[in-house]
Amino acid sequence: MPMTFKEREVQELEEVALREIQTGKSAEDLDRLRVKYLGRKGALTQILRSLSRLAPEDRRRVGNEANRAKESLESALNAALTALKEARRAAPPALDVTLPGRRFPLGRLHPLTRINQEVCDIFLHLGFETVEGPEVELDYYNFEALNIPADHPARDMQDTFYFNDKVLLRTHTSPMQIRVMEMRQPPVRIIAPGRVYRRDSDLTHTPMFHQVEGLLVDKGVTFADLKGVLTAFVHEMFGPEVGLRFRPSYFPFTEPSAEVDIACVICRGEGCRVCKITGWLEILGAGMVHPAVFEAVGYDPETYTGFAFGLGIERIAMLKYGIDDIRLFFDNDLRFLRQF
Ligand code: 2U9
Repeated sequence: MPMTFKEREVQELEEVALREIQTGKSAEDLDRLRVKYLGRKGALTQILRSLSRLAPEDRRRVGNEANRAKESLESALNAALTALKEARRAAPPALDVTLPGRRFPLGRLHPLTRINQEVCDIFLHLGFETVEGPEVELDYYNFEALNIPADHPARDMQDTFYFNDKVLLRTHTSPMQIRVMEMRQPPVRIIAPGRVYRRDSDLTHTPMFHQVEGLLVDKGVTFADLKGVLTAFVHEMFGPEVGLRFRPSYFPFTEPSAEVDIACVICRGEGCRVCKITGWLEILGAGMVHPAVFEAVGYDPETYTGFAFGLGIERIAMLKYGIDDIRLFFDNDLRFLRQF
């Protein structure tokens, strides 16, 4: 009996499916083909479902043919899957040693951390010891013992963060030097790095910033020692060629007092925007420790003399890197931080 149209349709479907199974390259390919032909809405499944609509004499013949095709596709799929697994076991994927390596994301030090370390290292090599202490301080250590009078503007609520009339956020790291002098007898040779707080906020001031302050006390210490140590520091920090000058100034805790300027690192003294045409940049405050400070800690000002200095880390970093907005240090913008 000649083949019906429906029987031929089943055979053609089987031929196409077998060819596709042979070209399948992965388990996913074979899975997709199983769904395409044998799945719930698969092509062969549709034919088997439609048998009831055929004339009874065709139904058996087409049914037999479709079931045979179904078994043939199932065994072809299983054979192809086994062959794939065998092939993979025999030849595992090659390791391509020519591929570029993966880059590990590297962190780096914050510019303020770097400058702080650089400053501390220089003084460490000059024989100074680092001391650290509380940021929440007593008015006594922050002002009183440092000869800062009750009516001094720094003591105003406008300038200092107070918790109450005795407790505040330190406005400089000097309280640490008082604490050390209370505990030890001279010679004292220390630096105090750390965070300090002032009610101030603009292009060059933030309410929190970083200082390094130094103190050296012994018998026979003079202003020449102060000049020698700070000159050595400036030459280490900014280069041996850079010019500097000591300009008379005033601080309640030092007498005499001076401010240290360096020749502008941007224009080398010619005059520019950064140095405001003066050719000089102020980088340090310093002076001989006031006798009243020694009295407060129980040192005899007739026996001992000493010098002290202070610098702002943000200011040094801004000058060194030519940055004109202090807030860039605190924005955590990686495009800025990656440059250092
Ligand atoms: C003791 C005695 C004296 C520390 C000093 C300065 C001068 C100074 C400023 C620099 C920039 C503060 O961060 S800044 O705004 N500091 O000018 N600091 S002398 O004098 C002391 C410290 C402790 C017991």
